[in-house]
Amino acid sequence: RLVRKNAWALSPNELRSMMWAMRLLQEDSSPNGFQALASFHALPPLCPYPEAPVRYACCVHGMPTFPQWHRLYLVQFEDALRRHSALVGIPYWDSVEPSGVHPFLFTNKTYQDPVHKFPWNNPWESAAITFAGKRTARDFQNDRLADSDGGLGGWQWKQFVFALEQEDYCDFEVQFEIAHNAIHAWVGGSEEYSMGHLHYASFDPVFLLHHSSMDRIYAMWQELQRYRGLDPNEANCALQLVREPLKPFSFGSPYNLNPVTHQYSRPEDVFDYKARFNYQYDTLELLGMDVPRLQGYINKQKEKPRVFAGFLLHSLGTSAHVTFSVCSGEEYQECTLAGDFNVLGGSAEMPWRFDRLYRYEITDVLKTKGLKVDDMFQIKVVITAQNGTVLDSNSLPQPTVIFMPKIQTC
Ligand code: CUO
Repeated sequence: RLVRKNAWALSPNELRSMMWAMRLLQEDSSPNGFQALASFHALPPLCPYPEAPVRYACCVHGMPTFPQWHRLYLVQFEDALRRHSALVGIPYWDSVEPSGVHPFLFTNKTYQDPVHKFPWNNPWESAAITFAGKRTARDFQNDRLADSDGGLGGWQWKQFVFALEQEDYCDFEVQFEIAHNAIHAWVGGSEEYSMGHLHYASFDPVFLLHHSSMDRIYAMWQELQRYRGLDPNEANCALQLVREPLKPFSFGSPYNLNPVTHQYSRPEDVFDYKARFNYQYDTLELLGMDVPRLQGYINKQKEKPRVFAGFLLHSLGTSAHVTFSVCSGEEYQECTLAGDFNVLGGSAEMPWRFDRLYRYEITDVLKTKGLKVDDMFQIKVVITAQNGTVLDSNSLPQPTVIFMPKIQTC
């Protein structure tokens, strides 16, 4: 079985093979080459949805089949890299691990191949966006990625652990997807041709390392479900959707030349990744916690009463940063910043609307303000598009407040 390793853990030989494979893939202008595969995700748009002639970006966001679409997509790229002699699976960038330094694989400008006299440009550091006549750019939000709270206090840890806590597949999916959006925003920042924009994200090779990491968290959730005695391959909340083949994997030639992703383009065929796609991760641990320890940690969280702000999210036609404050006092003028999250989007995205709330914990903010859940307070939202335009805060429904009583776990 092919192993997907932490990007820090590649041997020199494995690293060299990834460098060559990505370089050759970018030089490959066939329907299996980098530009063609990058366009599967967004632009130029391939998907007639709901019907021609309007074409949308094929990537599935804001829907329960987001994890399966992106799992297939990684397999598509992984197989293409292997055809160009990659020795390992797509490494993952474990962004949850707080670190001021990002893996050499995708940040170094150059790569010195041991058998070459001169270094060459690192093909994982940027790539052409041929249809737009541009190159990818980055604007790392290093303070967010390094997460000054660090470790168990960090934004990503809290978000992903709450996603992993969910036992209903669709609850997991909403939390997981919105948490994943943040890393797009923190890599792309204000750059348009970047990870932060739906149309161009997949052209930056770091997309693959990020999504390998996200697929690993999905795999971790599946392991947790198994550990809880639940079916890791079940999505009862989306029975209809998991039977519908995902585009463009279902298209066949000339778009999809990969017989495996073509054969298994139905989301329900994608759950069992080891059997279908023959890869695995080196470890399924988050901040060093394996599945039983993660469940222990999750149980501790459940034993506290918690309060959440709930957001009913839908497409905005752009990427956006949402911040929100808890406001109390006279005319609700005493506001305290309570949290933030990101939406990933673009004008070519398929319209989407979650059927359930994205929840963000505000227990500590209420405590700091001396508020109880049934006291009078408001949640005020500011929505800023990726290009800096402040959108009408009514672009999203007014958040609701959710109280979750403590649950006795054993
Ligand atoms: Cu489609 Cu990360 O989700 O890009």
